[in-house]
Amino acid sequence: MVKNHTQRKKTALITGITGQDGSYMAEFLLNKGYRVFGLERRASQKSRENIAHLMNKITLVSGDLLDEASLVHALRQVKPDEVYNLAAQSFVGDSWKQPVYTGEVTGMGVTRMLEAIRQTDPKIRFYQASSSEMFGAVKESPQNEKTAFYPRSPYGVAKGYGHWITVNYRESYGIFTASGILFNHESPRRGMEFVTRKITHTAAQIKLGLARELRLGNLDAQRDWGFAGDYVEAMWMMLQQKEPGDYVIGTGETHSVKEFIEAAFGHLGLDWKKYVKVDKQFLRPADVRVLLADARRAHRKLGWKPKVGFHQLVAMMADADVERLAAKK
Ligand code: NDP
Ligand code: GDR
Repeated sequence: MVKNHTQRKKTALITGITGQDGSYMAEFLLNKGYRVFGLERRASQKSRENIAHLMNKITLVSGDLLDEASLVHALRQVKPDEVYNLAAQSFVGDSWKQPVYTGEVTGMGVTRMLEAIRQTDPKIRFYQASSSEMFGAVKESPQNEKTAFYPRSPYGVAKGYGHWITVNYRESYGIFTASGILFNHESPRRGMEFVTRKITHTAAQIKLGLARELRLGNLDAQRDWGFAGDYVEAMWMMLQQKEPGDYVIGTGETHSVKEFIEAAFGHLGLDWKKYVKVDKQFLRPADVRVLLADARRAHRKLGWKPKVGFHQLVAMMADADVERLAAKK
């Protein structure tokens, strides 16, 4: 069990707890003996599928990154030692359709949380979910903590703001803030709109006779894909250091969307060429061509390394989708 200087259990507040990373983070912290609280925004329909199995172990508090008063209220109620800011409008594709909203939630939302921390308890340690999308049209390859940013989407621009305001509150007020520059990470809990899950879910549907084709955009884009369960450990490690800092987290391997398709369909015994069609509606106004992490600083300073490899990840996601769909049949 984790103790702090007062010998009590540590308390964490996770924003974005209903999302992919939030649910893995909650599991991870519960295993470490934390009291876990999650910020949940108001919605007529709750999206609790990812945390359904944790509902009797965590406490949800109401709040929204758009509403600073709600964040102050949540911090006063929870009194956390650590805040993991995982909430965001996280879908790059939609950020062109909702650029101002994305800026408000994904960018300004970080300032709202940092201000709330500064006003309520500046001793709270803060983790910001930054993104490899900030590297965008990459200035060098692979990308490390010193690589210049060149974001290619309103989402990437908003994350750049979130990253720098996190650095700024550290330097301005001495708050312990860490920015994790995470490359793409996936899992069976990944949202359906992201390319990996769209591929494994549709491949599983095709396998079970529930779909006939898969329509995608840019098949040549390359990403450094890891497993979300591995990456939440890195987030936690960043907040346990003596000194705050920023870290790149990724596998150091890059694969194209086409390779992901081949692996997923191949795993299910399907020939992808019979089913996959390129559809212009999924092409982006500006895309990020290739991302590749240089996570040596995290290896050295945190002792972090990913455990799940590319093919294991693809198989895990495809198998989970087949299992879920078969159970509903
Ligand atoms: P998800 O899209 O799965 O989860 C996003 C979460 O944010 C959901 O819980 C959502 O709640 C919540 N949320 C959205 N808007 C608000 C708001 N206004 N106020 C409060 N909560 C809100 O994202 P991931 O789990 O994949 O990613 C976690 C974080 O890491 C995000 O910030 C993302 O941008 C970032 N990131 C992700 C990477 C990845 O590959 N997964 C890589 C790098 C960074 P609801 O359920 O109500 O919609
Ligand atoms: P990304 O993930 O934009 O990298 O952001 P996404 O899975 O959406 O796209 C990856 C690449 O696949 C191409 N692509 C498609 N993408 C989607 N969603 N749908 C399609 O049909 C499709 N066809 C091709 C895209 O053009 C792109 O090149 C994710 C999010 O989790 C962010 O929140 C996070 O910050 C980054 O990863 C790192």
